[in-house]
Amino acid sequence: MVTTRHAELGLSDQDVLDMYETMLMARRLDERMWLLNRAGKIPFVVSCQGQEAAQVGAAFALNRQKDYVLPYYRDLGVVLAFGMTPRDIMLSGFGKAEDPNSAGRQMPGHFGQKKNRIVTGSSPVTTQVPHAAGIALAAKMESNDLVTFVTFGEGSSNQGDFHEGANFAGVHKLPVIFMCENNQYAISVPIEKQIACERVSDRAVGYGMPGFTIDGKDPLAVFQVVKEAADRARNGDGPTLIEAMTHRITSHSSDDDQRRYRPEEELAKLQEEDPILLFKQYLYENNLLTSEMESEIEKSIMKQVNDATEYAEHAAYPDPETLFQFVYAPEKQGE
Ligand SMILES: Cc1ncc(C[n+]2csc(CCOP(=O)(O)OP(=O)(O)O)c2C)c(N)n1
Ligand SMILES: [Mg+2]
Repeated sequence: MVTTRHAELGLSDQDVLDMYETMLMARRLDERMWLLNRAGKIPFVVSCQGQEAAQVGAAFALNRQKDYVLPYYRDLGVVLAFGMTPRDIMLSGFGKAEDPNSAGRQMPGHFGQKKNRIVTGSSPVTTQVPHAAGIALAAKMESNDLVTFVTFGEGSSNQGDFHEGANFAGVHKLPVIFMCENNQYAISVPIEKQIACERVSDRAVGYGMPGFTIDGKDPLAVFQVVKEAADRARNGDGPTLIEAMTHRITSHSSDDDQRRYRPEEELAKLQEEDPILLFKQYLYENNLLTSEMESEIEKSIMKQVNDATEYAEHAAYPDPETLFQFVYAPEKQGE
C-alpha cells in the first residue's frame, strides 16, 4: 500500500481538502478585495496571495479550540482557519460597524476577534511578538495548556520587538511559536538588503531555541514543523522559530506598484510558485480531487464571497456617536 504524505502526518483526506478550501477561500476573498478597491468601493487591500499555504498549514497544526494566534496583516488564511467568516472579512474591508476586528475603525488586515482567540495587533510592525510572549507567560503561570502562535514578515524580524520577545520566550521557555513568513521583500526592499545572515532562522540559536527554514509553498511541510513545535511547547520545551519561505504575488498593498522595483522575469515566474496550484496538483496526484469536485468547491466559495460582498456593502457604517468607543473609558455616573 502506498502511504501519502498527509496520511504519514496523521491528516485525513478530508483534512487536506479542508486545508485546500481554506487556502482557496483566502485567495478568492483577497482577489475580490482588489476588484472592490479598483472599483473605488473599498479603500485599501493588503494581500495574502502567495502565502496561503504557510498560513493554513500552520493554523491546522494548532489547537483551534484553545491556542491563541497573533497574526500579521497578510494572515487571512490563519484567521479563516481560526473561525473568521467571509462576512467578517468583507465587513472589515468596507469599514462597517459589524466588523469584528475594530467595528470599522482600523484598516483591513488588523485582525482581532476575542471569541476565536485572535489577538488584535497594531500598525507598527512586530508589536504582536512581545504580546505573544506575554500571553504564553500567563499561560505558563496559570498552567494553562495553550500555545501562542505569532507571525511577522522577514523585514519585521529586524525590529527590536522581535528580538526582545524571542529572547524573553527563550529565557523563560515559553510556549510560543514564532513564524516568519519570508516573502523576500519588505515593501520594495529585497531580502539581501534586509538581513546580514543567510536565514532568519539562524537567529534562533541566539535565543536558545530551535530554528527551521521550510518551504512555505507546501502546507504539509509547514503543518509538520508547526505541529512538532506545538508538541514541544506543550511539553514545556519552550519556543521555536520557523521561517516559511514564500513569495508575495501582489504588490505590497493596493497603494504600491511592484512593477517599479521587481524584475519582469521574477514576476513572470510567480505563477509557478503559486501554492494553491501546487497543492491542487498534490490533491489530483493522490486522487483526492476530481474536476467535478474542484468546480463544486469553486462554486461554493464564490457563492460565499458574493454573499459576503453583498452583505458588507449594504451593512451600516458605525454611528458617529460611537466615535470615542474603545478609545476612552466610559465616563462614570456622577463624575
Ligand atoms: C515599525 C514600523 N515601521 C515601518 C512600517 C511601515 N511598513 C509597513 S509594512 C512594512 C514592510 C514589512 O515587510 P515584511 O516584514 O517583510 O512583511 P511583508 O509586508 O513583506 O509581508 C513596512 C516597512 C510599520 N508599519 N511599522
Ligand atoms: Mg516580507
